[in-house]
Amino acid sequence: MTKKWWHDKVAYQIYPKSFYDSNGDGVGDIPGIISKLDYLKDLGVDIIWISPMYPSPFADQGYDISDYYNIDPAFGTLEDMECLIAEAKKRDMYILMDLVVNHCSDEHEWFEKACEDPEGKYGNFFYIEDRKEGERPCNWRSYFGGSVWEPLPGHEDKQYLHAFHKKQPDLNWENPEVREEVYKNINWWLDKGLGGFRIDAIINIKKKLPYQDYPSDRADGLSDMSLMLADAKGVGEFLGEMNRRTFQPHDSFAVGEVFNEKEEELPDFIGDNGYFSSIFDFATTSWGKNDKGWYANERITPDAYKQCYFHSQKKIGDVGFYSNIIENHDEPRGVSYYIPEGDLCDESKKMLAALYFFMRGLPFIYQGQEIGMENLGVIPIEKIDDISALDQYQVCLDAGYTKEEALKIVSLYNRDNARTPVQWNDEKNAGFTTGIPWLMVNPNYTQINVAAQETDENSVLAFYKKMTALRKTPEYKETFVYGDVIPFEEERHNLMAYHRKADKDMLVIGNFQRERQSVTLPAEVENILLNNYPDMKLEGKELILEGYQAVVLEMK
Ligand code: TEU
Repeated sequence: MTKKWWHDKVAYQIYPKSFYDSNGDGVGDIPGIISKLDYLKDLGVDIIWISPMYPSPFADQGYDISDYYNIDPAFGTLEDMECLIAEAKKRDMYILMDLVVNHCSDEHEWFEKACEDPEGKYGNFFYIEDRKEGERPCNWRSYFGGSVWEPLPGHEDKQYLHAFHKKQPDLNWENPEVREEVYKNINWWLDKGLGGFRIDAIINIKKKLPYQDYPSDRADGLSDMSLMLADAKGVGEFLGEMNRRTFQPHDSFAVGEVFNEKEEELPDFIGDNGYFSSIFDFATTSWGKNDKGWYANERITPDAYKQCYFHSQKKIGDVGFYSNIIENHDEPRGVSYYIPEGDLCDESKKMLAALYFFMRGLPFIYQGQEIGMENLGVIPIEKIDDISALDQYQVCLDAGYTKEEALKIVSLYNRDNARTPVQWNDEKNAGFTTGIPWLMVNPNYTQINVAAQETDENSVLAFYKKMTALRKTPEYKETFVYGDVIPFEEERHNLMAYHRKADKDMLVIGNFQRERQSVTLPAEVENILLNNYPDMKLEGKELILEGYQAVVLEMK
């Protein structure tokens, strides 16, 4: 594997609406991000991925872009963005934007022109088909509910395809003109000094054509998109071309949002000359959800969690690097989801952090994760903003759940959980804004906030800083970045442990339960590199771990 500039980096995701508001309009903005760059540097962050900030009607929180060459006024101006890139550079940090090119907004001029003249140039930028009442080209279900087909505005005899919301028409990647427009835009941003992109929903760009139905899994008669995607061949041609025309010549970092990747595809995706630098490992977040959706409502156990990671690591070997996460803007807060109910505390939060952070790959920290921000919990359905949660609420009701049960399920996965404003301090609105926040602040901000944790050497935040510093320690770096992952005591219930082995042998161990547990270590301990408890009980090779204790040990 060829070494790349980004291999040893720590990444951080900003959800800009909720990060920091500098002008009191209730929405986070670019000057707000700039004012927190030193905070992020101090945390040990090198790469910052920012969710979309382009002009948008915000039907899907900016994942519906109406102009790829500008910044939405809610976030600032293009000059602000250039200033952010420059300020980051001064601190040896890299900015990634979100590349959302499976679809654009129905308010993008391409779609508006397609509606004016579906037979013209821009009609071919989208998937537009003739429409007879009651007929549709195929039975695919949109990710946000209902058919992917929608009547074309102004043309009752035509329909267009949208994999996500109807305000997110899919771009026709089969059309070379569309691809050229995308590459031109990517290069325009990269030439401004951007470090790269996180690439949204990219596997959806290849459709199975001609259209065909797939078996339905629900009463609506529609089929899950995953069936079509598994059947659609040739996405690699588009991805390879995109890479050669954009990321590769700029030596930029590109991380793909790819689901259900197969082992044999990994070299093409993230090998030395892969389409992407890295892809996210979604094994834990997807667990149990793939076929049944949110309403399956099965919570992952610590043992299953561990198996997901080990399975991913075996699959990837040393082909490339996964990007590792415990949460993002589409998922519940990791601590609220992976730690069994009732066991949420600083120790368990730190344990969860250590276990994923030292796994081979690029660690991504999602805003607020570093202080242990939690889910909102159950809130009234009227207060939910997330379109996906509102759709899934209906799916739960259709599946026979009562309103109360449906709300409980939706509250666990509601994408608003991770989208509430960052809790900076214990003042009004958690110090996020002097105005009215666009989305409610989690009421626990008086206990959980950055200011309080910055002065507490035992805080979750302090632990994250120790983790980033440890990963970057010159003598350990090679092992933490490139070392093999070798599971230890893999079959042991509620214990997740693995070696990272290169020139040194590190052992990362987490006791994933509230009860004590003892393990016999495979060798003597040279150094205790990290511990979420003040002490470690070790007698010879017998290690007694307290509830949720996590340690990183250098072995002899
Ligand atoms: O998500 C893509 C995706 O595949 C979704 O299934 C996502 O997991 C789902 O919305 C969760 O309910 C990306 C973005 O991350 C998401 O925020 C956007 O809504 C979506 O693309 C459309 O752009």
